[in-house]
Order: sequence, then C-alpha cells, then structure tokens
Amino acid sequence: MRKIKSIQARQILDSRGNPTVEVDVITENNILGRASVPSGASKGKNEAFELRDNKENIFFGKGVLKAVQNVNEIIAPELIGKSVLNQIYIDKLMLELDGTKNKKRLGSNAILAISLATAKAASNELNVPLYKYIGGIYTCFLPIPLINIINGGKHSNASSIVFQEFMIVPVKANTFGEAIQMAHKVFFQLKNILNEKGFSTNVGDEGGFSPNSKNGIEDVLDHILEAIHMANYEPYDQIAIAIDCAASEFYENNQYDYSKFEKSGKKTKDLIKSKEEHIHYLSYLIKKYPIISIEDGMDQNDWEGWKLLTHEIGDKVQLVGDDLFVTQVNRLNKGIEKKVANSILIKVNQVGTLTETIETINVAKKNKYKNIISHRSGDTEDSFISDLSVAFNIEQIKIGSLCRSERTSKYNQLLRIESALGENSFYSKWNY
Ligand code: 2PG
Ligand code: MG
Repeated sequence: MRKIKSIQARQILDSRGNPTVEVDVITENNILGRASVPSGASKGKNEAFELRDNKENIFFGKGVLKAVQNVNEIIAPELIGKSVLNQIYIDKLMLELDGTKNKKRLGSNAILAISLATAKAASNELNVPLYKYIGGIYTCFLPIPLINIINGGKHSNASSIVFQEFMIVPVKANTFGEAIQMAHKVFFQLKNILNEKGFSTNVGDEGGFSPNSKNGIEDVLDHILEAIHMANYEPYDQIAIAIDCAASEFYENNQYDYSKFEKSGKKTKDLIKSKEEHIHYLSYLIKKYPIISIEDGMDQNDWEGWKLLTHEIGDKVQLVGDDLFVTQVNRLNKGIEKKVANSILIKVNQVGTLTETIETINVAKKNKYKNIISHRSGDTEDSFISDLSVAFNIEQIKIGSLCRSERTSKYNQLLRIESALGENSFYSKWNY
C-alpha cells in the first residue's frame, strides 16, 4: 500500500490576486502531489460551495484560511494512513465528512484541492504521467482548443460588450502545436486591428483583449473575422468562432438586458430583449458569422428558453451548458431528459471532487453530449485540467488566451503531452 503520510494546506494567490487553497499530499515514500484550485467570476447558482472567510478587512473577505484549517485539522487526520491510490474512496470519505449537499461545511475549495493533489501524488508514486494515471490505456487524444481572444461581460473592466467570451477554434489543424500556431497568428492580427482602430489592447481576466468599446457584439465579430482573413485562413473551414454569452449574468425579469455591462451607465430600452428576441438574435448571428459553438446562450434556470434555443439551432451549432449544468450529474440528467443543449462544460470546482467530475464526463459521453474541459476566470498555474482532458480523450478544452501564465501553463502542459504521445494524438478535425 502507498500510504498518505501528511496533508498540508496553505493560502496562495490566484490570477486575480485573490486567495485560494493549495494542498500538498505527501506519501510515506516522501512523494509529493500538489494542487491548487481556481475560482470563477460568473459563477453558477448551483455550484459547489466555495468557502471564504468573509472578514472584510482581510483580503476584502476573500481569504480562505477557514478552508485551509478544515484541510489541516478536519480532513487530513482522517486521510493519513489511507492508500493514495484509492481516489474514489478518498473522495467519498471527504463527501461523508462534509455531509452536506453542496460541500458547504468543509468547502469545495478545501475538498477539491485534496482530491486533485491525491491524484497527482498517486501518479508520482507510480511514476506515470498524470493523464495516463487517470485515463489508463484509453488515453490517446489531445483536445481541440477554444482560444479566447476577446473578454467582455464580467471578465472585463473596460468594455461594455455584454457577451463574456469570444474564442477562435482552429478546426482543421494537424497537431495541437499547429492549432496553437494558427490561433497565435489570428490573435496578433487582431491586436494590430484593434490598435489601428484606436482601441486598447490591454487584456482581461482570461487574457483576451479587452477593448474599451461600446457593446458592439457585431463590431467585435467583424474584427475577429478581419483578423482571420488577415492571417490568411478560411473562416469556418479553418478557423471558426465560439462564444460564451454567460447569459445568466444579464438575465433579469424574464428578459435579456444587453445594456447590463454598459460602462456609461446608460440604459437603452431597445437593448432589453425578450427570450424570443434574444434567441432570434443568436440564430441571426450564426447565419452571419462562422460561429460553431454557443455557451450559456440562456440563463441557468431558464429551462423553457433553453428548450426553445435548442429547438431553434441545436442541430446547427454546439450548445454548451455551463452555469446550466454546473458539472453535476443531476442537472445534466435533467437537461438530457428535457432535451436541452447538446454539450457540457466541465469545471472541476463546480462539483468539487475528481471522482464526481469523472462521473459527469461519463454521463455526458453515454448520452452523446460533448464534453469541454474548462478553466475558471480566476485560475492558478496548476495544469491539472490539461491532463484531465487527455485522460478521457475529451474533444475540446477552453483555457483562455495565449498569454497570462495561468493560461499558458495549461497550453504548455498539452504541448508537453503532445510531444510525449507523438503523432496522431490530436483530434485534428471538428466533428460538425
Ligand atoms: C465561464 C468561465 C470560464 P468564470 O463562464 O465559462 O471561462 O468563467 O470562471 O468566471 O465562471
Ligand atoms: Mg461559461
């Protein structure tokens, strides 16, 4: 047996400069597994509970010392002496110790950090790469990256763009490395275009540009299209576009308020859309632009809206449930039953353990919903999710733009894995 000798948690900083939890799991052979947890800005209402200290005068309430204490004083004593190889048992034990539905007692940040650090320690014990340890012999494919290039909504302080993320998708690269290189070309063409038009090219939380512009969704899409052309790629056939509306952030009173992030504070009535108008606009956008994926097109509890949207365009584009499903089997099952969306975003901290994350991935696979592994807007240099994506041959991954180290750490890990797995290890074509 490879026993856990000690577990040590501490408070570190995430990419927004806010505290988060890091955990070291150390085995009797002095092998280390270290993991840290991310944190969202546009959180789903049903996500597992992130425990914060809420002491206003310390880190503006965002400290995580209580979660750290829960690891060191409550969870660690129960896990010391247990086999580090028994991931499912360890995760289950933590769920029992917590005893609540959404990990409210101990905190999902405390539990997840241990869960991920345990898997890393186990892979180090066995001296196999993390993706192989998690996925075994079925592991062989790298995901297609959805690369963020414009940040809006809650991820940008400068722009008034209501949709949160605009991404490019290299749909026909031969290797992961080539996909990155193609996206790099478009990213820097876009930078030139924004510069020339007098917009700021500062970046937002996920490393995409955050132009100081009004809410011009179509202006943004036009700039992106221009950048694709300037880079000499065919829109749609070589580089397509994905968006995350993060619609829960601008849904109020059964309506979608496109002026929600207007920095001037001006509210214009005609920017408030009914469900039907909003859906109509999304279907207009996919006709006008090479958009192949729409995430959180509707609010997290607008099941009726989701049904309408799926009916309208679900056979034409990928419709991804993020806040809608929060990586949880019960929410996903409800979606499958109601026939809403056709894909799911997978975020480890929305559910809080590795075991539960894998369960959700498997339910999606079984029901032919596509999985997209995702970072959070507040993230760390931990690249666990890159390995996770390869472990289960996940088709797609969303890990931000090609700058900011907490994003590049994940791309770089995938590049390392690609060089280890060698030829034919990339999903070279988008499955339309
Ligand atoms: C999202 C995520 C990640 P956040 O909405 O998909 O891009 O954002 O982490 O702020 O919830
Ligand atoms: Mg999202």
